[in-house]
Amino acid sequence: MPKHEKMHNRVIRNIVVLTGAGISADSGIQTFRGADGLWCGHRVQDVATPEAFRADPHLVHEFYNMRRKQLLEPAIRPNSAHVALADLERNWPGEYLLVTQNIDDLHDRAGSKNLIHMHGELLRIFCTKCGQKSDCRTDIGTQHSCENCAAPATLRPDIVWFGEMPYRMDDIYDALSACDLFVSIGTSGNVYPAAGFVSHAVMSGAYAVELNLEPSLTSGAFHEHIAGRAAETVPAFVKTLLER
Ligand code: BV8
Repeated sequence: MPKHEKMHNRVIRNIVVLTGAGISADSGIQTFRGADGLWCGHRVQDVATPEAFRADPHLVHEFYNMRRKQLLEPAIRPNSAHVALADLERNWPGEYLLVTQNIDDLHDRAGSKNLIHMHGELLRIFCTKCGQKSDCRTDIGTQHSCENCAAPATLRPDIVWFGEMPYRMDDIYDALSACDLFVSIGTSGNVYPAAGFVSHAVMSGAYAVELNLEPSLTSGAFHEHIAGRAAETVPAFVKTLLER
């Protein structure tokens, strides 16, 4: 943990926030490395890969169809942490960027605008033949054809799998290089390149705060750690920021 300086000593203009599965846990969406770390009996790393999709497209489609169905259940709604971040964006006088590893749409529904889904979105698909992207709120499978090029069995979730390049990395690194405050919420620090963002931000001079249920694998890189459930810690943290 870098030397114990405090945030109130810092001038903060530009903020970058990174979120992971932990921010959606209070909305009822299971995290990846929770108690069992399994998704319907599958380890994410085993099904969230291009190789798994090539080997068994039906299994991978079913894996995401199940998660899409769950996300669209009426009980699954943004929680107070998602809402607090949207409030922060609306009321912050400086630059603000929210980068999420999550593929759910809870930040979007809470009102976040300057938002990058670096691992893609569960409610989007694309055609592997013509590249056409579209919204998707129903099951998809190899029986469906592309509405744009009519190719059969070419649709896949618009999700970044392991071994694939996350989206808008240049924009993210530009923002990390210019930020004064880097806030990480609800991520275990297992997955790269997201887990390396804190080091990039701190090396660029930012103050780094981690809000997580427990210390992550990258906790040592942060100036400050606020333990607890995001639904409680994030609204309180946003309140202190907006009172500065
Ligand atoms: C790439 C979409 C290169 C899929 C996801 C060896 C060493 C280092 C790296 C690697 C390596 N081998 C391979 C790699 C690279 C690999 C990687 O990092 N692997 C890991 C597993 C070791 N990374 C990649 O492959 C990435 N791509 O590197 O490309 C490249 C270069 C050139 C050209 C082409 C390619 C792509 C990674 C993206 C994978 N896709 N998601 C899907 O969702 O199905 S990752 C997946 O994990 C999700 O996005 C998830 O968000 C993400 C990270 O997990 P977390 O969000 O942190 O969730 P987790 O459950 O782990 O933690 C939750 C935390 O919340 C916990 O700490 C918990 O305590 C806390 N919590 C729980 N409840 C609460 C809470 N906190 C607050 N409140 C609560 N209520």
